[in-house]
Amino acid sequence: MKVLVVGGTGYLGKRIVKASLLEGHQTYVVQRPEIGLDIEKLQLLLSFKRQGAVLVPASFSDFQSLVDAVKRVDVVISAMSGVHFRSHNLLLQLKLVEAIQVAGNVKRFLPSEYGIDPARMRDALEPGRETFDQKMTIRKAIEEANIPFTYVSANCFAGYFAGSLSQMQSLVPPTHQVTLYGDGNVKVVYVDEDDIATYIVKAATDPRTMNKTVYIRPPDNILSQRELIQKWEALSGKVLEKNRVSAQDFLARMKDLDIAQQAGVGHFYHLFFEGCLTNFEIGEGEEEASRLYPEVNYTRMDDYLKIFL
Ligand code: NDP
Ligand code: GFR
Repeated sequence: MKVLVVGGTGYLGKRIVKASLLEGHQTYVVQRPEIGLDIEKLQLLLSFKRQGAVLVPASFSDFQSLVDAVKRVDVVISAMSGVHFRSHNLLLQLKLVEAIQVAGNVKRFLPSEYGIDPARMRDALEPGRETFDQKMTIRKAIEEANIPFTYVSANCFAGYFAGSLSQMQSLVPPTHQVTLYGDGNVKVVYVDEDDIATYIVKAATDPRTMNKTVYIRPPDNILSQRELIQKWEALSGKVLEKNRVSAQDFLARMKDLDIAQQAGVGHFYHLFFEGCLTNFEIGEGEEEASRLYPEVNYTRMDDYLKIFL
């Protein structure tokens, strides 16, 4: 298939480009003029070109360039930024939706989500709820334009959540003590970002996922924080001192933090106290990626954590 990646030099986007090339798709990557002197982005785009990708000049401030870009492909996958809080990058996708509607040829569009399913977060805490509301705004535009879609809920990126044993404000394991959220027994789902990209590309071109939500919930990676810590202790041979924080004390921290960090606290609360990733069954009209694509030998967290030794 002809696949266009928007946001292709981003943290997840570059992995999606790689996965699309590996799957043998004719892969197109948006090259934004705004990247200017960002040499890392330019070099990354040129490396994609060396691997057979086609670079497509397009800018969110030039609507026709977006129409021309999507006219060239069958599938559009967006990996637009969503972590930099209050950046409103996600809403830029409204122009992309309009361009896809005007072009009229796109067979599938994947908006940039790849986290907690925003449709299940109507009662999310402020200010973190903004992330989910923006993603729902994009969904509304897609469905009003009758654009065929697939929504992917990728659960927790291992890079942000597993490396740090789910400690906030860190990406690496603690050396002496670890904070448990409550009793540490709430189940979350940790997924290696390279696997997420593989599942996204497979789902984007699969008739079975047309107009459906695909959850990435590989069985061996459904783990509590305690189970993740146990894996790390077995690997490192060191036992960490465990301190518990109650939901009340955890949320009380918000008052001392800036708005971006408050959003993070809210997200962590929903994940590790409410268990929002695993407190529902995947039902009718919904799919689970590791079931759809058993050929993917997804990375288990025992292996993922070895790099931190
Ligand atoms: P990045 O911050 O890496 O940004 C991705 C791309 O967004 C950039 O490379 C850029 O595209 C594009 N972009 C950023 N700002 C602008 C702008 N002003 N105008 C046009 N394009 C812009 O994104 P991530 O990879 O961190 O996030 C991608 C998705 O994954 C988001 O939806 C996010 O919510 C989700 N996510 C989920 C996590 C989880 O644990 N579940 C963790 C982290 C992210 P270009 O390549 O063209 O420069
Ligand atoms: C797990 O799903 C999501 C994760 C989501 O649906 C939306 C956003 C995210 C964010 C997380 C929380 O905001 O992506 C990565 C992570 C960002 C973050 C990590 C924020 C504050 C932190 O202290 C942090 O520590 C690792």
